[in-house]
Amino acid sequence: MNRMERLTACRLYGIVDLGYIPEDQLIPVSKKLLAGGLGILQLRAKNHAPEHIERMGRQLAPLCREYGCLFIINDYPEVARSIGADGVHLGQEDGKLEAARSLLGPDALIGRSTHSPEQALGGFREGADYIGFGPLFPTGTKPGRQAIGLEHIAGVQAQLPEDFPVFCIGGINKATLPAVLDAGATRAVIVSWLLTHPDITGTVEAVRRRLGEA
Ligand code: TZP
Ligand code: MG
Repeated sequence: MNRMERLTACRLYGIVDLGYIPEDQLIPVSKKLLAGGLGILQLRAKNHAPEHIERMGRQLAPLCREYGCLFIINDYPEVARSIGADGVHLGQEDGKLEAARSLLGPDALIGRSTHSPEQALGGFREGADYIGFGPLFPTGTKPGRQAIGLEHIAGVQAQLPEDFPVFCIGGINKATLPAVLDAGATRAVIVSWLLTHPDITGTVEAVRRRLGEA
């Protein structure tokens, strides 16, 4: 499968966020996520310099490859390029996607965070390969960002091509997942629930099954 096919096949997207795990846990925690069959792993480190993220990314990239998982760098297209990651994820304030596309080329995966139905459509139109849509619920992983609830999920997916990946994000956990699925979500990004769970691998497997992936 090429990158695009692997992206389309992926239902559960995980993030190793250095706000939740200390750096010495990056590799062991990533291994536990990958052992559960995660399709995409993102490295997110909001308080680290790009050079530092690059060093961590160089360790993670071969591990993801070994497990057949796509590897995405948050925020820094240059880092994604220099370590040969599968792509980059950019928020609304992270600049135009065109610049990242010309740096990374047509085969790289470029994701965009979106926080409303209008932004979701905008992300597709500006050439994102997938979007994150949320936060659905208030979440400590993205403090200060208004929660958008569940009401728009089905409509957003309906206004986009059927195979265009919309990853719902923000506050998805054991308690909220049933309502997220009932609202029509088919793909999810989950951060703190997975990173803080005593059985990371088992939870990845269980959520993938709930999303119809495994
Ligand atoms: N963007 C929107 S919500 C969010 C990001 C990065 C954080 C999601 O984390 P969690 O812990 O799964 O709520
Ligand atoms: Mg960003």
